[in-house]
Amino acid sequence: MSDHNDVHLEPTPGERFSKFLKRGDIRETLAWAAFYTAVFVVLGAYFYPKWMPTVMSTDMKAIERLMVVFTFISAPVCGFVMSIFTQTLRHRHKGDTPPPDGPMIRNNRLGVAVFSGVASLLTLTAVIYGLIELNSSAEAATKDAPNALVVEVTGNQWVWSFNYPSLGVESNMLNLPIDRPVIFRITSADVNHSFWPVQLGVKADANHLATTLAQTTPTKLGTIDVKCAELCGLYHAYMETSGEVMTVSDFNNWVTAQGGHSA
Ligand SMILES: [Cu+2]
Repeated sequence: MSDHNDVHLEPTPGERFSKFLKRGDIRETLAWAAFYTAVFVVLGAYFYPKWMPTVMSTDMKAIERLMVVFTFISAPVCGFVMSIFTQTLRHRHKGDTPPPDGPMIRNNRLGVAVFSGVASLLTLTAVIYGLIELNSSAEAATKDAPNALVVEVTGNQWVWSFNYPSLGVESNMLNLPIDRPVIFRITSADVNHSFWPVQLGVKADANHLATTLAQTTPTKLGTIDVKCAELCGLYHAYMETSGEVMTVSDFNNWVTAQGGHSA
């Protein structure tokens, strides 16, 4: 005689998943993951902007926002990896005997689906957000700004020089007036360099026989560090200069002192 009520039913994926979540070691792992995620979110929101170079232009502001958003997006992934790492250390086998078989994590389809789904969604968000930012900064680089100051930037093993055609000034210092859009026309006299005025959030190719355009608006007074971001030979690491974002009257005084004429 057979009784249908006795037939052993395979648990559904949902049942297996909720049983999986009730396991003490899994709960512990999730708690660690939540803890690390919170730590990374706080780092991203509060400390990261403090550690970045000073924000001195519209572009640098966008870059800072991008870094913070990317930190948020990667926080859960990094938190989960750190959690597994912590649990592995905490529950490591001690002694000379071979370790006993632990409970299995594999073969949990719903668990794998949730993890892959969440990770894919986070990655996609980062890709889409990054592409939107990239596109808007590329558009801004070629936008017409009626009042813009044009600065011709030339990389030359291993110095930077700046020509202000509308002012009749040439300099090795990158001085700029505040709150006025600046268009960089960037080229190289020899090999490939990369023009990087750090606090302005601009990094653009300086290639021989080509002109790269970049545009930004300085929004804060202070020192600009100018570096080369493309390995360009023996003294690449020393190919740096500086400059200043100045008030309009200070800038005009500097232009006059350089023998230029005010625009
Ligand atoms: Cu270089």
